[in-house]
Amino acid sequence: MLTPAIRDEIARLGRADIMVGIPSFRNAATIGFVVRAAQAGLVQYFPDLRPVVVNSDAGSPDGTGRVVVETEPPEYVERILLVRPTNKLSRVSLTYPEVEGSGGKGAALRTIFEIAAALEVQALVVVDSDLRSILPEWIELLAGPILKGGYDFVAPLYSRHKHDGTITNTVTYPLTRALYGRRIRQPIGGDFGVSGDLVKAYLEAPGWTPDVSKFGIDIWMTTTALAGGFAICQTRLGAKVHDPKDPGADLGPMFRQVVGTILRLAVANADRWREVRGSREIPAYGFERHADPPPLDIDVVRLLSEFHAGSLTMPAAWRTMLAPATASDVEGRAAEAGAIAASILDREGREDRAGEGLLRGDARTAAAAAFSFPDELWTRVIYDLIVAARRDPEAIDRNVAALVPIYFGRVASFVIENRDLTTVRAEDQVERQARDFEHQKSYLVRRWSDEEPAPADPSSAATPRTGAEMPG
Ligand SMILES: Nc1nc2c(ncn2[C@@H]2O[C@H](COP(=O)(O)OP(=O)(O)OP(=O)(O)O)[C@@H](O)[C@H]2O)c(=O)[nH]1
Ligand SMILES: [Mg+2]
Repeated sequence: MLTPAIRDEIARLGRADIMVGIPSFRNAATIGFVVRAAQAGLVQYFPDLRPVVVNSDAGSPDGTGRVVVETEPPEYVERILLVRPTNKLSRVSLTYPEVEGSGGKGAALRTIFEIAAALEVQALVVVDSDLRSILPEWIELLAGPILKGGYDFVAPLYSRHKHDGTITNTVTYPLTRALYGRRIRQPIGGDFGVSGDLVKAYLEAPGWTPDVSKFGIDIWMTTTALAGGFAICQTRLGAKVHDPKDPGADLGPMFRQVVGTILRLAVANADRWREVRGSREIPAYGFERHADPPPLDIDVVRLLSEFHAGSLTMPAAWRTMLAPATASDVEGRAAEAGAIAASILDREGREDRAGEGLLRGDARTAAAAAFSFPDELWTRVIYDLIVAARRDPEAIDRNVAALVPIYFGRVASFVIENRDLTTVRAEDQVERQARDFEHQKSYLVRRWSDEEPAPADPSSAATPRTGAEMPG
């Protein structure tokens, strides 16, 4: 699985106690800062351990790997911290091989796991290469719970802007919480601590799909740790500042990979979640942080238009993957979204001709205030998708693609509802959605049981219950 170059590198490194792994793809502009923070953190907080920093790169043409090995020399750490590193600071950059023909962040991490296992590290810290807000202390915050507290998996806790982390807020947080009963606020945060034992378990775990080789990796890691009964905690990192993304413009493929993975995992782990009701907190490590993350602008009109367009191009898929009552509710909301978006664009067109320019950002959001996509409906959409994923695993990719415009509708509603709220207050809406996932779990369990044993002929599947009978 490993390339000869990577095997040589492992032989050269020998053993290490603590490793920082950094996946990258065209991050030359930002990765140097991340590497320097990692090195300073390793020296400052773990002076007695043998450290290594490994960058697993996609073969970026922008020189990302060169930046990693050429960023400030080790004396730099000595100069800024006024301590002499006890152990040599090894820093390497490698091009990772694809996993069964698929490359991406997950394939990069697979190579990082292989190296960590070969070096027999006690703790592996994984951080993203586009981070602006990483500090040396993050290394302690992510590895400390493993080395001092005996934890196996450390998930990040950050303050993120209310518009950042939309896949987390709408799907991975509420669904992971409702299924497995643990409140991991950032299950796909991208910055993690993993014990040596869990690294080995990852290398042996089943269910490594092409999506896991891409952005499915984060939810796969979190869910595999949960389902395997590993000791999990969270750690307070402060603000996550990284290359920003607008969900309508940038996040489509990532959404499909993350949600495809979470659905496959939900089907595979049904025995782990069927009996779980409610949820409990998991411990948080580190001193409290109050940080103001930078704002992120979201174009609501674009989201509403895409939601509406989805209802025109994929009504058949929606009707196959959703229970009938859910599908008709969603289609009704999509029609509203289309009407509201059209009236805003129409008004902007008129004002533009009158020389007053287009509405932007907040003004567009305010103009769309009549639109809403309620929590209860979104919960049922996701639960219907889990049932559909079990009924027809072959259709998961198609279903998740058809879910993207519905997700845009839900995100638009969320942005509209939160438009006058601070990031702290917007958190209440995320919690409300998460509670609804718990509340309606009986809907999922009932639909899941109704379909048992899975019928050979899909047309004879039990009729799904209608929304009117549902709680909440
Ligand atoms: N090796 C490799 N790394 C990738 C690839 N795509 C993304 N990454 C890395 O994965 C990390 C996260 O990617 P981003 O594009 O920043 O994704 P994000 O939206 O910030 O994801 P979150 O921070 O988890 O919300 C970064 O370190 C990227 O460099 C890829 O194709 N190959
Ligand atoms: Mg990022």
